[in-house]
Amino acid sequence: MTSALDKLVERLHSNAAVAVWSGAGISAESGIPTFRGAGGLWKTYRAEELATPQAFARDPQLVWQWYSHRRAVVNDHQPNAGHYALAQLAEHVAEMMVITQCVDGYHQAAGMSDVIELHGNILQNRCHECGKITDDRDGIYDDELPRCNSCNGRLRPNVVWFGESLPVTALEQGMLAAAECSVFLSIGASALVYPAAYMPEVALSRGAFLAELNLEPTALTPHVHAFIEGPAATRLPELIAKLVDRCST
Ligand code: BJW
Ligand code: ZN
Repeated sequence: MTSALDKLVERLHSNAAVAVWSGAGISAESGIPTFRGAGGLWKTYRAEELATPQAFARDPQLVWQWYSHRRAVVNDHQPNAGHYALAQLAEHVAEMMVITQCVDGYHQAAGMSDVIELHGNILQNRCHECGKITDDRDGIYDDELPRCNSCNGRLRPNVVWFGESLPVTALEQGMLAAAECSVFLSIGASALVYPAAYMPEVALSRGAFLAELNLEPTALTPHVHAFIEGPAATRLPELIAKLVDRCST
């Protein structure tokens, strides 16, 4: 019987247009906690107290302490073999776009250039007043809160909180990539958070081959053509090895 991985490899021919849609699970083996499930951030922290605009208005210091800690965790870890395998995959197909819900920047750090960040980037700040976005990888704000160097407005982490709109361009580009791809690959995403979770639905409705790689089944699994079970940092390098093997025979 053909395995799910083999079915996906068959679809990844040289003229495939691939959309990779990644969630927190892609970075789990780098040491970055996921949000849901065992060990997930929402088991220990309440999203309403930390990841909403209301939380920031109520207690910006608490919110900044949490994001400062998470920024430091991202700085202390690196992309894993799964991120690097995806960067390699881009070289074997006609087009590839990574649409990520992750905020850690690890896809880019692993060498991917076409990356759409749906939920922002934790290593950046955004001005609450003028909207200016600045890189601030090392900014840790446990006591004094940061201010914008253009307008002196309050700075916040450049991430998307519950109840907030996603960056318009990222959302449009993500939807377009989902609508136009021939293969849509979901990796390490629970597929519970919208509007990001519309993307696999769009791809499916436009006739794409839908594959999912996850430790366990998700809300998306009943709709996919191939479910690849297991950890991303192991299964993605396996995928590349099979692709390279096929190309050389
Ligand atoms: C592995 C693995 C390994 C582990 N290998 N796999 C329509 C229907 C219902 C609700 C809504 C809707 N539209 C909007 C909503 C409300 C809300 C929403 O979706 N709520 C649902 C939770 C019910 N959405 C919003 O509020 C969004 N905004 C919006 O809609 O604006 C319009 C609007 C404006 C004004 C008023 C009303 C509406 C914004 C959503 C923002 C999400 N933000 C966060 C935090 C980002 C910043 C930060 O980092 O702090 O984004 S929440 C969190 O969830 C984060 C993630 O990107 C996102 C998705 O999580 P993800 O990545 O899937 O991670 P997990 O942990 O859920 O799953 C990990 C998976 O990996 C699991 O499946 C594991 O099994 C797997 N795994 N290890 C492979 N080694
Ligand atoms: Zn400003």
